[in-house]
Amino acid sequence: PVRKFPDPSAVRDEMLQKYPPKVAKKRAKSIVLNDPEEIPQVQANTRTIPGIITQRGCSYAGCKGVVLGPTRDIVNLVHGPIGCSFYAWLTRRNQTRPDGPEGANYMTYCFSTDMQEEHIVFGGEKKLKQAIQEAYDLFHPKAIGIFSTCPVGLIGDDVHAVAREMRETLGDCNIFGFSCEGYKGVSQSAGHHIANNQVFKHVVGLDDTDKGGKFKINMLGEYNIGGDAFEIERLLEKCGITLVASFSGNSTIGQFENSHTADLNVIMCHRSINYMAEMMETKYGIPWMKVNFIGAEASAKSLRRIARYFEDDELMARVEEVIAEEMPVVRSVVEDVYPRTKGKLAMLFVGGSRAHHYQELFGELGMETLSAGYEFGHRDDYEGRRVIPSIKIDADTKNIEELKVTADPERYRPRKSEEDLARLKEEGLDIREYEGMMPDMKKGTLVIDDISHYESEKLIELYKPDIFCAGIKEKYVVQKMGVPLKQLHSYDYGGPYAGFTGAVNFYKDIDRMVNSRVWKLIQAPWEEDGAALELEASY
Ligand code: CFN
Ligand code: HCA
Repeated sequence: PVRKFPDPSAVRDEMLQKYPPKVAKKRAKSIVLNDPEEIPQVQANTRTIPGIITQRGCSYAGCKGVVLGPTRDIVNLVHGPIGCSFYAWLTRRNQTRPDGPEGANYMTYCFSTDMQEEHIVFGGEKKLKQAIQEAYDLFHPKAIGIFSTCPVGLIGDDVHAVAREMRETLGDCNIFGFSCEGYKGVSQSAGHHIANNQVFKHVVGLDDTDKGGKFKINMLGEYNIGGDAFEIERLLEKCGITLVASFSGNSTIGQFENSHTADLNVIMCHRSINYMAEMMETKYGIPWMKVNFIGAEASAKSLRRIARYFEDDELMARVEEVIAEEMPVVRSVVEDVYPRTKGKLAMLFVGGSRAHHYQELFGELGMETLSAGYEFGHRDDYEGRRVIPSIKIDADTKNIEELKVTADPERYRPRKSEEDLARLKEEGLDIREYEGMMPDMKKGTLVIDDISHYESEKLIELYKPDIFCAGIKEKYVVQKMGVPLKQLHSYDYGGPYAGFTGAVNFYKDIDRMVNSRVWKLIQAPWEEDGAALELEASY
């Protein structure tokens, strides 16, 4: 039977109707009916209206947790009360190779200055110095990053001055601070920016050693959630592409220091790391392009794009061989699963890139995305435009330390000239081809930025999707309504979902979730006559 959908504009009206007029007016700008031909403007990256509960986190989460979190051998020291440290400790499923050759791994440790009231009153810099000394004495790390929590900014501790002083005192340890107080900016997004700036300023470019490799790339915006980076690394290696550095899944400080020796930056999650890519292009002449390893077709396309960029026949042939080797298993699983997943409905509300990327995988299963949105994406992520970031001060994020980056004539070696890039574009490879959520979604789908819990509940009530994708805070609320929730942040306990192997894992997990009869046993508050009873009768 063909399912009837409610009229999206009526759904939008109903969602807005509950709000006081001023709030409704503001929210209306963030809830838009998509049209891929004529992309409507969507309000994004603005302050969440006080009183509304949304999914967002803070700047500290974006800096400490997201960008620096997956680094193995940097001691990531939180300057703040213990709660901020504990709640940020190992909650993201960024994986490491436990027995890898990369040396020290501090990821499982929780480093904190454990600020007390006396530090709030009299200042915490002394305590911070002691903590750095203690971490140094215990571990002798190559680097220590200091992350400021809200009180640090409020009391005015100067983490950068402390970092400088301790760097000089200790001599052989790179120490740098991040002014990523939770209140900076409107979401995690500001924290990404701060992280990018400081890593670029204090780490990138310190090691000029040419470590060899014919096709050298950095993978930007891949954080190895559920082992995704391992799968991508496997594919790159199979193709003969050398990965110089990964920002920052399973990464080391040594990789970051050497990353400017790569020929090309490929970006998975543009939202969190575009600043780094732009700065590396300006200073070192390394071009960047977007790739997407979420989805089998997308993975194949991305490998081809990389090979095409290098204009090497052997590499292009090897990539085709790899794709041909990887695809059969993907096809056989799709063939099995497709009849059970085709036509099912998905909704995705996640972060700043996955709500878009994962639509590929659902598409491969014949599933439709009815509604989607980011927590903290910017308009360019929605609309599919390139915006040269930073280097001006954003109205919402005034406090962010801005970095002026200029081309370095000593080291500047444009990896490809503008003419070569223009020629490649003519030949079909536009490395600036820029994707966004809205051009890829159907007309009439609802795009909702920074969705509130109320709006999520309304969507579920009115559309009854077969699967809802979000995070841990939403998971059990949604499942109590009888709708399975797939966490696209942590993959629940699954993954990897990237690349070809990942696609297969995803197809199987989604098949199990959308076809499990257990959901019918749960009655949402608005369901009067029991779906539960129907199921019982079918036993
Ligand atoms: S791994 Fe990334 S892919 S970095 Fe970003 S925007 Fe978060 S932690 Mo959660 S899962 Fe999510 Fe993205 Fe980029 Fe992760 S969609 S919200 S800040 N994100
Ligand atoms: C963060 C991290 C997070 C949270 C996930 C969730 C992650 O935003 O601070 O809400 O389930 O991926 O771990 O996005």
